[in-house]
Amino acid sequence: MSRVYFTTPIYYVNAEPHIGHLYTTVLADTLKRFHKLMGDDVYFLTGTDEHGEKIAEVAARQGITPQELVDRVSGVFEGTWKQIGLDNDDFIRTTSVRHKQYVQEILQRVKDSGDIYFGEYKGLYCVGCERHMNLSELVDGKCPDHQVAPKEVKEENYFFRMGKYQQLLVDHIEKNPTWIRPERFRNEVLAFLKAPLDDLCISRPKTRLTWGIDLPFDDRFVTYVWFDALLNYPSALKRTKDGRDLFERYWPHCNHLIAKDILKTHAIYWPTMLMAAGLPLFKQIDVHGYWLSGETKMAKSLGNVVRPLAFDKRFEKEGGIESLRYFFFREMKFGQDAGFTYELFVERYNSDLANGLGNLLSRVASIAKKNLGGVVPGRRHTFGERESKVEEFAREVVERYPAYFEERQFHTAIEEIRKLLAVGDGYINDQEPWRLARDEAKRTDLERVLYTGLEVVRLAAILLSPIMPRKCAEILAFLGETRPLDGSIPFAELAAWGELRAGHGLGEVIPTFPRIDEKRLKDIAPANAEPGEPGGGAGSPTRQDLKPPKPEITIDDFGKIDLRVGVVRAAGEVEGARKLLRLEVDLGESKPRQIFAGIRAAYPDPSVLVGRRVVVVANLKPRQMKFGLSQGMVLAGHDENDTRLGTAMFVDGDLKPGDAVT
Ligand code: ME8
Repeated sequence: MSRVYFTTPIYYVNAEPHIGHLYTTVLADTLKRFHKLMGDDVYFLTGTDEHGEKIAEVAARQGITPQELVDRVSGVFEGTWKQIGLDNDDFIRTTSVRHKQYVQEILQRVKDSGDIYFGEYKGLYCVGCERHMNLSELVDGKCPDHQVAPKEVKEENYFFRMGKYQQLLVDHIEKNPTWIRPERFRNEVLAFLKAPLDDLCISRPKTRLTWGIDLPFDDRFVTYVWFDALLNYPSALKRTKDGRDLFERYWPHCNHLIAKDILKTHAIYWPTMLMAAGLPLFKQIDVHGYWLSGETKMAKSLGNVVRPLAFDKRFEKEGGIESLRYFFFREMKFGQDAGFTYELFVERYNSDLANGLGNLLSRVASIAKKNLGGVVPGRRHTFGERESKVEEFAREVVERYPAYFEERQFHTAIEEIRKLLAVGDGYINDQEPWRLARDEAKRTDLERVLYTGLEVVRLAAILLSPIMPRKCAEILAFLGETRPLDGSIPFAELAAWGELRAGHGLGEVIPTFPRIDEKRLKDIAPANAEPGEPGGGAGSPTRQDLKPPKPEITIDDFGKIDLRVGVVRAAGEVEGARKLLRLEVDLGESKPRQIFAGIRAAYPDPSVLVGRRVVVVANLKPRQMKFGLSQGMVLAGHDENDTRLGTAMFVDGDLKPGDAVT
């Protein structure tokens, strides 16, 4: 039995989870389920990263305290994972006492060993990344991930002697070729380490930022958020479970799962911190690529995200997140970027789940229902050459399957399972059980064929169970396979050919994966699209539903409307108003105007609007509403019934608050 400790990044709580966060968390969940299936001892941690400038800034913009913000959003993350049924063993918050104490303990230890010193920092800082940047990392003067120019900072701070550990780190990477996977990320880190490694600034003066963990040796400073956050991985293990010390048990088996955005912090800052603290290094980092929306990374700061729970609801009948989990592993080659669109999701769902797995199951089960009274037949001894071929193919797939998971070749594992299903399907087509059913003398043949078909489905469901745990459990229960998938029965036994239990009564045959009508995509996706979400916005070229144009006006009529550029300074929900957002919009006047806009449905996370330039009707007579005075109107798009989501218009270019729009 081997042991593994999987971690996801702990997510920033400046905005709510989207399917990028879901992917890494589902990855950990899937790997945990896979290892349990293999009989291994496995532990899975996720959580939230709650300190730092970014969080403090968002809280200030929303007019709430950082604590209020982090409590709310951390709750959304934890609640989302729970609702989806993820099997994490712990959820760490960096504002928890257990974590803070650990961070202070390590800081003191590193300080005592002489690896922390006081000095001055001067350079560039990207708040989005929460790290200092070199000029060479910028593209057109901006951080490539956040599209924002980093700010210049100069201040006295504490530094960690990171540079001291450079050679040790290079040696470790060279000696352990699979420590960072896939290889191209290992090469990237080694290339970065060719240049001298600077020391790391690990504090922030409280005169500028108070939202952080106090340095134990100087309370005029708080800890830099990455020095705090990375320590979550061991801090969460500083407890016992069933009387056993979790740190001792799991730390040496730690396997970090991250996307490439945080490779540098995990592959450089983190191991050098561990070395300085005298702690063993983690065992492995697996790095995945980005989920893209169009050409760009799906990111909360770019406002082009898909929300897990909204997705789950939208495709509830079709398995919701379970089907998305399948799509994740089918579509993303580990380490490379992959695109998410609803069209692609529906295409893969229909071809693989509705037509593939779902169809084979319902086809075979329906014939068994109709002709065998719904009882799983048992005719192993009559297996012929055709069945042996199917059996042999299945055995090979089962044999290769664990290695694909170990190597993170999920898409290949899925490809193999699809092949197995195709072999099963081809076998059924060739054997034509519906024809056999017409001839009483062929009853044994019919039983043999149906048994084989159902056995293929059982095996596919076992192999897919780490990826779609709930749906596969449903399929397996339907087939009478109720043995636990938690390692208590050896995998080799569960996945051996011929383990399908004869005599089980099949329940009612209902489609496990009903087909999604593509027309529904047209109706649903654009209507509920979030800003920038794939499928959103674009209208069809020949619309029949356009309103008739309003009567013509003269340019003088139009000139009466004072349109101005406004910058959204704050955006929040309005209690008791389902459709409204309360915006504070800067028009270059002495103070921002309060405007209530009916665009809430389009912005489930209103903070994405903050900092964006919108068009405001500045001379609209102020309107006293139940919630307060609305001083203008933000232009937004909506359909004739106001049922579609409105999207505020944004202004590009170098315009300032108050500039005219004509
Ligand atoms: O970086 N595609 O938090 P974060 C794939 N708090 N994965 C994505 C993704 C996308 N489009 N968007 C987000 C932080 N992710 C730090 C981590 S760890 C000690 C501190 C996932 O909220 C992916 O796992 O910005 C990525 O690494 C992580 O979310 C970044 O989350």
